[in-house]
Amino acid sequence: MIIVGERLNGQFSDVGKAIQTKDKKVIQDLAFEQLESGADYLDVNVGTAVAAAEKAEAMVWLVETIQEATDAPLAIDTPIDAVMRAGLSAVKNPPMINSTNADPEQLAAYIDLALQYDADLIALTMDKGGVPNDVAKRIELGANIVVAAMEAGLPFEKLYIDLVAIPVGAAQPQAGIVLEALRQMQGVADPSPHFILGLSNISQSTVERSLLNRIFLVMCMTCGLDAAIADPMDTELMDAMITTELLLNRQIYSHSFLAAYRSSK
Ligand code: THG
Repeated sequence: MIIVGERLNGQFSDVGKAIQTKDKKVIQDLAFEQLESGADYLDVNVGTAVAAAEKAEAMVWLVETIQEATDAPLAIDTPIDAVMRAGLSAVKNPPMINSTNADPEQLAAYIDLALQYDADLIALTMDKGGVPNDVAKRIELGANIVVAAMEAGLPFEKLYIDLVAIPVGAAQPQAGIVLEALRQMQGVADPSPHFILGLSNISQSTVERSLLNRIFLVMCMTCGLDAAIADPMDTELMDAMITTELLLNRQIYSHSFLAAYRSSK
């Protein structure tokens, strides 16, 4: 599993405050803690911590602050073109671009950016009409994404399709729809693109968040999910992820499989 640590997001009050007060230590500590816990990439999202006009500058500050502490690859997370370009201009190592939707114009522009920066690209199966309510429309948009990547020459290994998780408390049938879409997307291309989700979306505005996140992660992994934007500091979540990798025969069994996985990182 590829884990993109979700915590460097201005949506979280500690990070939002750190962005406003330019407190580097809060940001750098969260970067280290997530990497220590098994994150492969660090998601970087300014959220709503600053006004729209200051988001590009805040993104550059965040990227530079993280890179003073670590060379780990970043996932630049913003729907705003200018903020994305500002973030990309500051990155040292090939990043993830998080994300484009499946509208042909935005998709083409972001595939070009990915090629230009040697970046991985996350593409969401949503368009101007929003997030589809059914499996068929998600698959249709997923197929459009695959075709656009192929035509532009973006290798499938660099493509992450996001079938879009929705809070279970807001739209309960959507969890099962995401699972079915994941199943049906398997084998869409060879080599396969990656499949990623913003895992914590599923539990927004619920109690028992960690429980919901980890059960949904296991369900999604059995349907072909191989990447997640998630909280690596949630030890029970990571234990569930590692155990699922083992049972899916993606890790060699040993009595100390949790420790073995962690030390292999
Ligand atoms: N797909 C892709 N990128 C994404 C998402 C996605 N990026 C953003 C988001 N979704 C994934 N990251 C988060 C980060 C935080 C939360 C959920 C998903 C979250 N935040 C708390 C909340 O809303 O309750 C903030 C409050 C707090 O705890 O301080 O849950 O789907 N490609």
